[in-house]
Amino acid sequence: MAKSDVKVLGSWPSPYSMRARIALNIKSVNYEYVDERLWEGKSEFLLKSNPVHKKIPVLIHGDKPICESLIIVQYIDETWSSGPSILPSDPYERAIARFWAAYLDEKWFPSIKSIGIAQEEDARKAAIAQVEEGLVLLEEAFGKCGKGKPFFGGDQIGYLDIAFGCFLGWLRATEKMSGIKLLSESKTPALLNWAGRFCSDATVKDVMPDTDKLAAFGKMVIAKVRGAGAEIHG
Ligand SMILES: N[C@@H](CCC(=O)N[C@@H](CS)C(=O)NCC(=O)O)C(=O)O
Repeated sequence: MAKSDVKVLGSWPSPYSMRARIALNIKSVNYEYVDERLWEGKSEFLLKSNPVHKKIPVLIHGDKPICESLIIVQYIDETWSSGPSILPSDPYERAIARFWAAYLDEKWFPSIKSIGIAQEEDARKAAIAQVEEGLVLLEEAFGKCGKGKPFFGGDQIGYLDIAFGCFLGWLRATEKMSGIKLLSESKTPALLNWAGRFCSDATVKDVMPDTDKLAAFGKMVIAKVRGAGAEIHG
């Protein structure tokens, strides 16, 4: 397939955009990356490609748009099935990976965002506690899913690695902005090592945003959100 037949419509600070890009890298699919500057407004291309949610990422395969990052990862896995598998082959393991991916999107990452947005110290502390509790659960899940191997997916990066790992940039930026340690040798040693392996993997390192750049962007977004009382559009 020619390069222009696969496009990812994303945005550099977006953890969700990374999911599509890592999955394509795992499958060695060439693609064109189109960066949206969401904070300056949405392009016609985005509004046409994702008229329901109007969000990135969107994968464009030929003339077909596919929306929602986890659905995109599954589509890539099924479409380029001759490459390394991303979802576990066992139905129970697949269900568990999907369970944790939903937990990350619905509960855990919103708490990370709350650390930055919280105006009151009590709210900030509560958000930090929620993130830390989640990390302890994920440390346990890593033991069960990875079974002693380097990644949640085993010997190679899989679905849950992508679902969780895409948030590591924002986790590190939050640590930097708030002066706290969320991943630590004492509480989450396995996840700390996993994070290092994930970020230096060949399929990830070129799409993982720089922590300082994210932190600077985060400060700008938080100031805007606090001012407007609105939601973060990362
Ligand atoms: N559930 C979506 C979340 C995507 C998302 O929140 N994208 C943000 C950027 S990180 C976005 O496009 N925001 C624009 C908006 O909310 O209007 C997914 O997994 O793809």
